[in-house]
Amino acid sequence: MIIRKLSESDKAGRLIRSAGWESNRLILKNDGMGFSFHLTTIYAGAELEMHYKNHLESVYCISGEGSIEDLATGEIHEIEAGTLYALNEHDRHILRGKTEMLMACTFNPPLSGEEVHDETGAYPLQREEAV
Ligand code: 9YT
Repeated sequence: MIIRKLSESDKAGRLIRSAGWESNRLILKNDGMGFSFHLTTIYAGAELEMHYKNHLESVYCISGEGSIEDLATGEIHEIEAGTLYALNEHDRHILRGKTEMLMACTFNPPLSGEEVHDETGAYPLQREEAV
């Protein structure tokens, strides 16, 4: 059994900070669960264009308000506490934080932990997955 505490995330090297967001990566590839699990804060005013070509992701908003724009259709969906979005088609999107948002995120395949977005808004795959 794995037990992790958010309060120990920073000290344990699980807190990753990047432009517009920070993320506690609580479960990662080397935990052997088949997915990764993150608690991510999107900062107020952040505008993040992303395209997870190599991953499926679902995101549940715990608190805050914002929106997600589907870049394939131009549709904009409001996000508030209790909203989930799942990028089941590797959807290209822009996530906007109107206020600070706390999100619970899962990735399949799991992240290994060091990823930050590349220039295309994706996370690169680990070598053994990139076949
Ligand atoms: C909301 C969202 O896209 N989160 C992605 C996960 C987070 N940025 C991370 O841990 O890399």
